[in-house]
Amino acid sequence: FDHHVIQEEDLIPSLVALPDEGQVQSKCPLNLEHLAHPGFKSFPVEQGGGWNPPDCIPRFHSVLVIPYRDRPENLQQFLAFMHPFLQRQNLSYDIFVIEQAPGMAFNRAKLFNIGFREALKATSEAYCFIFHDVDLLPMDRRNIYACTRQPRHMTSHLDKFRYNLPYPQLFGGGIAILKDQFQAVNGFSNRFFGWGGEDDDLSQNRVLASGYQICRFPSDINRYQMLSHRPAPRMADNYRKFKAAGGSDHDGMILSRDGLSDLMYTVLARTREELYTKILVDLSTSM
Ligand code: BGN
Repeated sequence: FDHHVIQEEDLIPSLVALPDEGQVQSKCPLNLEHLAHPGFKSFPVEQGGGWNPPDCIPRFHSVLVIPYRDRPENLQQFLAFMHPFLQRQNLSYDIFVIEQAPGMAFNRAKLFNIGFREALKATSEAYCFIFHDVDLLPMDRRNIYACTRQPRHMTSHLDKFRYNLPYPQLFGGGIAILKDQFQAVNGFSNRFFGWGGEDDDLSQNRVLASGYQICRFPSDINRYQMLSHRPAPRMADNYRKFKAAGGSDHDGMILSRDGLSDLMYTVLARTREELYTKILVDLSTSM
């Protein structure tokens, strides 16, 4: 992993920008001084949670996809924090919260796949996806929420793990990946109900196996605070199930090619909330 790490001076050039359409209006500034500007004030967002810089051409557009169930305080905190954070970076962005209706174990990965599909239906300009948990807040303004040329693991240094990376292949929490790359790996597997494993499957069995590399920004930039919440019940813990079946740590556990290609779900509601677009989904349809 180490030699794929991007140096700080390469931070902004390493990002994949929107195509330059030769506009006369000037491109939005994005540099380290701009990010540190103390006088920044946030802007109101459009109903549905989208935003565009009002007086310059954005260099980047990002779609944030947040899988969700049953954590209203975290969602509130996340949105209150993230809108000003993203605006300061002069990104154009959309926020989709994909809520799983009650009845089955949480399926984080499948909710990401659904967010991908639904965002592409809603916004033609989506080319960069940020798949992100609702309980993680970036602590460094240089942590630009746009895509790099290679898929990026964003949330590597959490306060919960005392800012240490628990294992080098970790790909959980929040990632940035280009639309074409996510499509090429067939998205996440839809088969991970319950806690854990879906991120390891994405990195090992899909992203790396397809010949992509995984990058990270320098570790001080990737610091995150984890919001507190009642721990989810760990009964349906995939790691325990996997160990019980004789597997060893972090091996490729389920080699399946399922994903975007056989994604099935039912949308129960689409609502443009004040700070985000909510898509409530039922996952009981098979896969
Ligand atoms: C790992 C989990 C990841 C999780 C990290 C960090 C599994 C493997 C199941 C076979 N992997 O142990 O999903 O992101 O911990 O918490 O559970």
